[in-house]
Amino acid sequence: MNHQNMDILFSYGWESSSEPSFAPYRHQGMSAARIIREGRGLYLAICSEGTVLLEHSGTFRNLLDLGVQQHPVIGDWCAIRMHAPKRALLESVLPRKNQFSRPAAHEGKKVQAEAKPVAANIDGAVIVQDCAHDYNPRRIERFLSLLSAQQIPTILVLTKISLIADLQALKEESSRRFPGLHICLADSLDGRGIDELSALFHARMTYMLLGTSGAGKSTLVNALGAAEIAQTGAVRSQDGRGRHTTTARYLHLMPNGSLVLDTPGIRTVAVHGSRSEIDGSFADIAALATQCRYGDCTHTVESGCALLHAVAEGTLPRDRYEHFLRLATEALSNEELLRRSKEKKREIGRLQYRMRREGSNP
Ligand SMILES: Nc1nc2c(ncn2[C@@H]2O[C@H](COP(=O)(O)OP(=O)(O)O)[C@@H](O)[C@H]2O)c(=O)[nH]1
Ligand SMILES: [Mg+2]
Repeated sequence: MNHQNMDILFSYGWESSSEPSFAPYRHQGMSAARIIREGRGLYLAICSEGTVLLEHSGTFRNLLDLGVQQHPVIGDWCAIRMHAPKRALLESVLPRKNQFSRPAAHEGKKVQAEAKPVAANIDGAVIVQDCAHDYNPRRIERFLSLLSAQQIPTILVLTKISLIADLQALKEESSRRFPGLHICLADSLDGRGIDELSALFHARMTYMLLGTSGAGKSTLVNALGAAEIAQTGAVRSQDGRGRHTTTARYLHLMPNGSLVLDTPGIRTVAVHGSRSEIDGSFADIAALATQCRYGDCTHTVESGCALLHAVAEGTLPRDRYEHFLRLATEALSNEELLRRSKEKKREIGRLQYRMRREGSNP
């Protein structure tokens, strides 16, 4: 691969540390590529040849069914083999630096949707929330829980501040609620806060936008991508829609060299499976809990419970304590449900693989 072509990969965040895991594929004549668009089962990737449409190779499909390979997600680095102009076969997903999973959804004891990885190789997360119509600290806490276990640095962007009467009150309330979290107050339409936010995004780093539908994520991408905004504006005035709905996931290369991942809204109905994530975002409560008299304290009825004591003393707000307890209980039941559903899925995958093999070798 020549140096000019490597430049494309580097601008999309390729790290030299990924070289060893790719080397075996390079020796077989494959190229490295990053998935930059994903929607309705189609994947677009960027490689040294430019943008290509990906299809699963036969081997890759077998490995998927056997559970040896993971389904590719946006942000993944892959080994691909060109097979026609602008088309390539996906042969392997390279090991991920990290991944973000959509939380599991469940109703009673039935898993409705298993936790599912939606994005990979992320350097930072941006929780986007519409502070004018939908300011919801509980939902922010849930997003923080999801992100803390992955140790993905996170900031909070409260959008649509032009529609807010008392900005000072919001500023005080949000920083009291989330001490230590970088909070950016912005408006994508009048441009306030956009430069401050843009300065937080570094070249070749990948930032994932997270928030419910309508929070203003796509509008924010446009505001940050000053070069693209005129074009988008023109398209909008032509079709008169003035509304942009994201149905796919995109990784955008911004004018400042950073990479911004726009996703459709994520509903955080249930928290992710793990208890450690919750302890991560409630670090103060987790620290307090180490002072409980019993190691397996449930923080509900025990005498000598440090949390109950703090609530009684007024040093721990009761609503925060109750929210912690609710998330922690959800997490415990999720862990067991997920384990069972994963095992079942693995069995089905093995069965599919066997059927295909027997079908081709009767
Ligand atoms: N006033 C104002 N409106 C905004 C802002 N950001 C987004 N909107 C509007 O909110 C709606 C939803 O925005 P969109 O970016 O599609 O949300 P997404 O679903 O999170 O991508 C659109 O009608 C936008 O014009 C903002 O900062 N200020
Ligand atoms: Mg959108």
